[in-house]
Amino acid sequence: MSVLIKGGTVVTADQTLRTDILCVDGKIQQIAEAIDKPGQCEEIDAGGQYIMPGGIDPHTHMQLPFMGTVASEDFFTGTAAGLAGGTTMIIDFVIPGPQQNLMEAYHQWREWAQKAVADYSFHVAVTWWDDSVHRDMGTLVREHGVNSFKHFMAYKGAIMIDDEIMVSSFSRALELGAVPTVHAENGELVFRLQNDLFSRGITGPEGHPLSRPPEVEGEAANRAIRIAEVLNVPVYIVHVSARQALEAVTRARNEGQRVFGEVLAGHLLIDDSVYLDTDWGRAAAHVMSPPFRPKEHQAALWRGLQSGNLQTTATDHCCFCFDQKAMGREDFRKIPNGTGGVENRMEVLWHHGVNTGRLTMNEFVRVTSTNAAQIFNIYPRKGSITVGADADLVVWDPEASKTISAKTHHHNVDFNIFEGMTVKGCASHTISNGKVVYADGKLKVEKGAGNYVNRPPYAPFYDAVQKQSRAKAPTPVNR
Ligand code: DUC
Ligand code: ZN
Ligand code: ZN
Repeated sequence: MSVLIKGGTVVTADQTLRTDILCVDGKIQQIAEAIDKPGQCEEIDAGGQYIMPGGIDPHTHMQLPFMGTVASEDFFTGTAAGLAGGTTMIIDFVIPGPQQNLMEAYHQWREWAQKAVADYSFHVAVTWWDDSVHRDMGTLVREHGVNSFKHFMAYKGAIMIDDEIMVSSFSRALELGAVPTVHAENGELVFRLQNDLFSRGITGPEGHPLSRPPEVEGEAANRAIRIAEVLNVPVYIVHVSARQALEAVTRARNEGQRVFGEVLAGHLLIDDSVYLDTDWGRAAAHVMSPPFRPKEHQAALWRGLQSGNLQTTATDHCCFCFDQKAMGREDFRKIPNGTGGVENRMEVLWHHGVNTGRLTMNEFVRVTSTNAAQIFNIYPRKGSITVGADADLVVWDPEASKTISAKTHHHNVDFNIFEGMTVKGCASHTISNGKVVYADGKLKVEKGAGNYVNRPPYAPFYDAVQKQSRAKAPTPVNR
């Protein structure tokens, strides 16, 4: 099976070039100025359009069992929605319950993901600690292509871990050449603030951002980063939403520490006024953690993305329908946390990033795919347009426009946080593993066509870190 994309302009992280692309058997086979169409080949006329690496969303939660319910978007509908927006790969999360065996959880998630229509991979969360967790982290890295572990500093009484577990897990990740990732919110403070607010009669969604102020995120991000500094392990902070957390990331990077920061499309574009909506359902639909912030944080996050202190963009796609959100009708602490966006990330970032001049097209590619591929060690297979890479591509029409709505989106949820937003520039065609899976507004996906993507550990980086720590050890003095 082959696909020829003709007449377009290729945009990658480092160049913009008028060239054709031939994909054969799932891989990019040829990149040249004028490629003749072989027999039995589907042709896409990309005249006036850009061809970019398919997006990688490094942070999604399909069908996550969470807060007493299960996210409404499963691996089939979620990966299909991603394809409709030009995202060809997701990195989702295996989240074992407290005391649940890591391997058991990992196999459970692998089974759920069998129906994915686009490629996927998994970060695995460390939510508790004993010798079996230490052992299973090794098995996951060496035998199952996992090179990142997630740590929740919030959600007390559920998946939150303390510093002791974080230190054990970060140290183990370093030994294995894996990268620790962190949901940075001080869960003790959140718990205290939630209960204080509730006992003062604040029961609605407006209590949600009040219980998780920016300082709570800043403290946790800084703590995780400083723990990583002492252990000499890289660290990746997911969904940086507050200026204070960005400052912690930036400070550490300026000191030469290997710290990565991710920002969500939603946090760049939506502010905390949504929690004051007089319609309870609409306010509750925005309940996610960390919450949407006052506008000044959005400006800081854009600067973080532009300066390179934030390297990746994601969605934290975790959908709950109105009837699920209603579990917290009388108590904001019980509203399932999560919002969607996997279909819309690329188009809202193009519109508000590239069209406004905040990002160049090449920077857009970096923050939507290439940087994630490099950080999570799947480059150049993903996030590049090179011969031999996976044929995961998006043909992007910069003149097309659409208005985002829950009535027309492909997400399996009855709300869209970008409802009513008109964007200019969107995917006209998406190619996944060499097949045209989205064209002219229509999905042509096949259940189970997505592959699990193994991500090898960072051996060279790990070796370098080891050398550096040996170099740092003080020389004993003879007295
Ligand atoms: N935040 C959410 O809003 N939902 C899922 C998990 C998370 O950290
Ligand atoms: Zn999180
Ligand atoms: Zn998340």
